[in-house]
Amino acid sequence: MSRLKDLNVPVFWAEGHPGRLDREKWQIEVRGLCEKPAVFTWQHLKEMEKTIADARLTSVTRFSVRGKWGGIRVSDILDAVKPEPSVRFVRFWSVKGIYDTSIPLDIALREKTLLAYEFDGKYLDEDYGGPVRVLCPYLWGYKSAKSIVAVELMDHYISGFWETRGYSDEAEIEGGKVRDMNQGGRVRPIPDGEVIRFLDE
Ligand SMILES: Nc1nc2c(c(=O)[nH]1)N[C@H]1C(S)=C(S)[C@@H](COP(=O)(O)O)O[C@H]1N2
Ligand SMILES: [Mo]
Repeated sequence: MSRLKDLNVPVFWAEGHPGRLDREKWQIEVRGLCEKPAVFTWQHLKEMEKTIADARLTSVTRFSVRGKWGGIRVSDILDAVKPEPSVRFVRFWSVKGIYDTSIPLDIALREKTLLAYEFDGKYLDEDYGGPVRVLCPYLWGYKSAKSIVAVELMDHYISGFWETRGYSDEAEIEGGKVRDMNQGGRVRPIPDGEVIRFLDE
């Protein structure tokens, strides 16, 4: 069992669970406004520098889980493809091509925004967005698209799966009470999802 499962972290697959996904054959296409569009294979991602971010994934449905997320910084991916100066937003696509979401470039470039493949030292399984998902602890969890297959660099914003169904485009985390999954789902206040404190560390 995975640590996330042990902690009873809810599994959200609004578009339907994708079933088994082949980690060794995983590929992420990075396209859009850049000089060197590229396909990153699982092997390539594993060769890149691994960043470990101690961070919370916090859902607008008010659960939150903290752990050590391991993966590649989105900023490292973007360095490799050389974005055009006009890029303002980064869009992520999940496997199946139904779920997508976009975030502003400056948030994508922050140090804890990852293409994550690990949580607390173990590979993510399909329930939690493996082989590779977005982890963007600065915004509500619906920006952290799971099992991603494409990253698109854009000069404009497009509302994604949940944003077109009523969730805010900004997804700014509000302080307040959440179910802290690290404490058995105990309801307690977590200021701004602890994002601000983590940023100051
Ligand atoms: N493809 C996909 N990604 C997704 C979702 C989803 O339904 N499908 N749910 C989002 C929401 S609302 C949250 S809070 C987190 C939840 O992550 P978890 O299912 O690993 O707990 O994933 C986000 N990424
Ligand atoms: Mo969510």
